[in-house]
Amino acid sequence: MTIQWYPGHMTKAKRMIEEELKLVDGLLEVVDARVPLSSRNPDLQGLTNKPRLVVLSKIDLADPVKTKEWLDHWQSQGEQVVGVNLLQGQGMGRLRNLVSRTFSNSKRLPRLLVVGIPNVGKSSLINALTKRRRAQVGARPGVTRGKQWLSGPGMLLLDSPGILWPKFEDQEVAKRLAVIASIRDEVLDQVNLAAWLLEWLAQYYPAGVLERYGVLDPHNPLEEVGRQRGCLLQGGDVDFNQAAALVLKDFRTGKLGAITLDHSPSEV
Ligand SMILES: Nc1nc2c(ncn2[C@@H]2O[C@H](COP(=O)(O)OP(=O)(O)O)[C@@H](O)[C@H]2O)c(=O)[nH]1
Ligand SMILES: [Mg+2]
Repeated sequence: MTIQWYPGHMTKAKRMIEEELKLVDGLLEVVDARVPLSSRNPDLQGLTNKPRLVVLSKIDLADPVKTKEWLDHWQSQGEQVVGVNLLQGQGMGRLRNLVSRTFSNSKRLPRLLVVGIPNVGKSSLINALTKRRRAQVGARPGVTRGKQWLSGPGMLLLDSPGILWPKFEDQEVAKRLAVIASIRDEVLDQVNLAAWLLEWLAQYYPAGVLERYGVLDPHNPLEEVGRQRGCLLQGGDVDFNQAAALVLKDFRTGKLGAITLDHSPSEV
């Protein structure tokens, strides 16, 4: 399973972010807590030296032990970082405080661009920060090209989040990003991906799989999940595509437990 990338997309995304960076005072970089390392793009650092706050999203779906390790690790490196659950609003107060501390010398409300790779929660973050304010205050015209600013608590946000290109020369990273749906499902083989995930989980997080699917044959766990869940073709053979979709959905919705796919900071 080799995942291809298209450099044209990368160049275009980079140019767009560079344009948007000119309009803002700082960045909110959204990173998925299940892949704290793989969902960051190291190239971002080179694009600007404006303040950058890292928002570690989806902490409800990630392994809390590893989430703490990553938060501590980044903090010890002088990064500004806060973990959030955007569905429940957890961590949002701390994020607001971090923004107000970081920009305490700013004469105007800080204008922030939300950036991150696909599906990490950029839109959810913007919605959470601007809800109930949009109607009240209304969008303000931006600096150029009719960009709109949305009013958040003590900050303004650009209405369009900056889509970062995922960085996945490393095939392990690519698989992790595909599992969390940051790389579109059409780009790689779902059956191989789900089989890889079941194998990986058997090694690192066996409890959730055991609880959901019972004991699986280590030689062909995907086939067994398919049989068990009635993912069958007409002749009675297992429909591997359907079984793979089911496993990936279970993972993505947290049914296999709170799991972090990247290793601990001490292990990478
Ligand atoms: N469980 C959980 N789901 C989240 C969280 N934040 C976002 N999501 C979900 O993740 C998916 C992608 O979010 P979205 O904001 O569209 O990501 P974007 O592509 O970066 O804009 C949506 O289904 C959200 O409901 C979170 O903190 N916890
Ligand atoms: Mg979005």
